[in-house]
Amino acid sequence: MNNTTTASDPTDDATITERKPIAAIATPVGEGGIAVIRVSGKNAIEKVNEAFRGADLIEKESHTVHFGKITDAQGDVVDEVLATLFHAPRSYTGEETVEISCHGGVLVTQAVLETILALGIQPAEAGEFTQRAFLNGKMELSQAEAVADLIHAKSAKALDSAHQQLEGRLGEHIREFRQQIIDATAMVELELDFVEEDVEFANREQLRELLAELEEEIDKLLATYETGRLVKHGVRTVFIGLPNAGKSTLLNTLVGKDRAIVTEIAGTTRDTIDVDWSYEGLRFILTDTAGLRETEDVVEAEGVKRSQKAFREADLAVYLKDLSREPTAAERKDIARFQKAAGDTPFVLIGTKKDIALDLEDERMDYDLKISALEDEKIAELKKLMKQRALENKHYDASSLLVTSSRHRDALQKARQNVQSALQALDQGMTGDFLSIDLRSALKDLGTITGEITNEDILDSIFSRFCIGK
Ligand SMILES: Nc1nc2c(ncn2[C@@H]2O[C@H](COP(=O)(O)OP(=O)(O)OP(=O)(O)O)[C@@H](O)[C@H]2O)c(=O)[nH]1
Ligand SMILES: [Mg+2]
Repeated sequence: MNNTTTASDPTDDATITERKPIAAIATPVGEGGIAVIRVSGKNAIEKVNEAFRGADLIEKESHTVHFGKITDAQGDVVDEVLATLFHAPRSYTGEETVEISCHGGVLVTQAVLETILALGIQPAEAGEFTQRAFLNGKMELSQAEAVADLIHAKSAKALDSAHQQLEGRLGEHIREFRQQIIDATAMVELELDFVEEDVEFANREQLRELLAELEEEIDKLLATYETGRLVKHGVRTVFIGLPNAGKSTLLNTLVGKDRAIVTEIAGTTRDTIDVDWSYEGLRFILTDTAGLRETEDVVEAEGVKRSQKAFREADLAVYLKDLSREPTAAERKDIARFQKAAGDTPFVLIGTKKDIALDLEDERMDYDLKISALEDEKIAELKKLMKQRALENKHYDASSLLVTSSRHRDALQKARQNVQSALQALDQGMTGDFLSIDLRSALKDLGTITGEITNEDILDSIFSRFCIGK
């Protein structure tokens, strides 16, 4: 267990370790009003002060801002800046930190960074500031991961969910679970100490109740993962149907842009096109596809293959049927086939071109909605329907906590398995030492979520998702 790092209690400031100072540009590359260079680590203020002409930064208090000039080794001015000081432990990383706000040009920002690095400060790796914040107990691991989610969030709901995690709500749940297991383990292990006397400290019925309750709670949290995944990554929505059904037109109407080529020629779309679209805070990735038909054309045939692949990977399938043409027997069969193939994936059947629809009542076609993209008819209803169907049977309530990370899901699944196996051991009347092994494993699984138990590999893979400077 050499590579096991134990993080401290997030509220405990006494365990700050100041590592070698690192620096990076914390703002995006490009031209802007200002850019910020963050410097964090042991003696960061003293180091920056060497290149700072203005107030003596060493003398200044924490959380104060000072105007001055960054000068290079020759004493030439590189830029006029503002330096914001944070003394340990009252900073993002918990370490002594200086944030240098300079002018926002690409070259000038780079020049200021180079000057700082020339003082013997190391360039920061991706996510290294947040990693230090975690290692210093400023946040738990699930909160650190939420910082990355926050930065990458592409819809209001994803942002919400990242905020909740950042507030530590997932961590709170996990700590409650762990406490329950710790209590159970303590009961069981106390019994082990007195094995000769043959006493049962752990009331087995009570223990069973506790574990069953725990299993249920873990299940509830696990059930939110599907929704969490949709919220975080978006609902992959595929438009399928015969050539000329109006798939590309609908996509353009929804996103309000001419993203896909539309012509009256059947077989216009050759390749799948993905477009990001957000509705009421929920992100959708809309996929326009090549119309489905048997074709000799090699390019079109490849397109049809891709349409089918997009269908298989979708979270929501929207089949479009042109109402201005009578459905053929083959088409009816096709629709039924797709509906069946969709399985658990929500499937909607939409009639298109309602404005020029044939006047025919066809009982056999069970449309969810009839629309006209050209006349903007029932488009608002379609949007609502898409959201509703995408989230049906999903635990979705704006305020509820969602598990969005596959790493967290895996850990929860493992913990559930161990709790189940403890329950089995109980049923089989196994002795406390067997129970204790399962309970301790479950404890360890849960600990990897908050970072109470972790190892270098997990940390590296988590923090490599961050940008440099965060
Ligand atoms: N009247 C009317 N015409 C429409 C409507 N939607 C699409 N069209 C027309 O139908 C034709 C085909 O539309 P597309 O959006 O290219 O159809 P598609 O399903 O993408 O076709 P492929 O790419 O060939 O598979 C175009 O001439 C559109 O202008 C509608 O709501 N009403
Ligand atoms: Mg098209």
